[in-house]
Amino acid sequence: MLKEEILTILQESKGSFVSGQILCNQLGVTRTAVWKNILLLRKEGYLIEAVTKKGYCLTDDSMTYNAFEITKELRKSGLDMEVLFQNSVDSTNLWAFEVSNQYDNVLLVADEQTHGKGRRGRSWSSLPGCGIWMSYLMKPKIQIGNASMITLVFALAIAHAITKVYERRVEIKWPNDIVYRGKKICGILTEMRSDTDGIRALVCGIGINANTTDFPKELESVATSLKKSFGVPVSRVKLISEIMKHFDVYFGKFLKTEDLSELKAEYEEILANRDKDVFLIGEETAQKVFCKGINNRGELVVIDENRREMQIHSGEVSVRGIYGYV
Ligand code: BTX
Repeated sequence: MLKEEILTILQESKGSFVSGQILCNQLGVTRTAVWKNILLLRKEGYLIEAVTKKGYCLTDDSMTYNAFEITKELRKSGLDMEVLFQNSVDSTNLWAFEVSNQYDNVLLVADEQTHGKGRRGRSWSSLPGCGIWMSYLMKPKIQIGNASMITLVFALAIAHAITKVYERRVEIKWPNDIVYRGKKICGILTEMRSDTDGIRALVCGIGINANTTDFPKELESVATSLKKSFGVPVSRVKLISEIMKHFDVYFGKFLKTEDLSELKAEYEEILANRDKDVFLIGEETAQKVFCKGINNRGELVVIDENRREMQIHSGEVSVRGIYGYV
């Protein structure tokens, strides 16, 4: 695509001017075509100066968010992954299922979700310009009953990617939240379509409050963002790449045994609920138990008031701390 070819040349000379004539000669197009594409690039957020007789200069692309930048960053990490991007969608999980006949593996990213989904019919606030709202569609050849563990594999990958980028410890609230000081930074929603032949499509939807500064009132007490927590704006492109790089490694370990035996220790190391009393919240019940950790299948291992050990599957209940969300 001409737009991307122009961008690549400008990025290679970032901070310096490239003459319009050089662009025309190199790409075999007219000045008008170059100018039209410069306007398109500016619309996408690239800061490009245009000065008569000097040409074009890309001054800043650090916060630009689109498929081209994400794909490029993933390639730098050695991941050759197809990426789809939209400025606004209802939900990247719904979008992923819509395209699931066309792709076996694809990462779908949106700048905004108008109907972001949480678990069990809850909603996920996904304002534009500030978060990572993405879904990874895959068709793993694994037993259907093992698929729910992939949520925990992703949680581990995201937590470690954040720690790598910020050098700060974040924790996992079992099974699907990343938290910092008891507030939620990230949620994961894994959904699956299957039939008698096995998994047709598995979609892991990831929502990360990256640069959010203001949350809707009802979320203020439970939610935080990376920027609010660590004071530094996030390059969403770099964080996505770091997450997928970590996921690639952890997913490889998961596939060897189709369980979490190789990842359990790392997961428990950052499990916020570990060695704590928690409430197991069912439809109409709340049972106080002591949380020991997880087992190799990613179930929560707890001890009830009669000292009986129980294994809790992630679909059954929600977990709440005794004194708050975690
Ligand atoms: P969950 O059911 O564990 O959490 C949903 C609850 O979290 C809501 O009821 C609300 O209290 C709170 N909440 C809503 N929005 C936010 C937010 N931005 N930050 C912190 N807390 C919030 C968690 O479900 C799974 C969320 C997955 C979201 C991703 S985004 C990409 C993909 N597409 C999609 O529609 N969902 C997933």
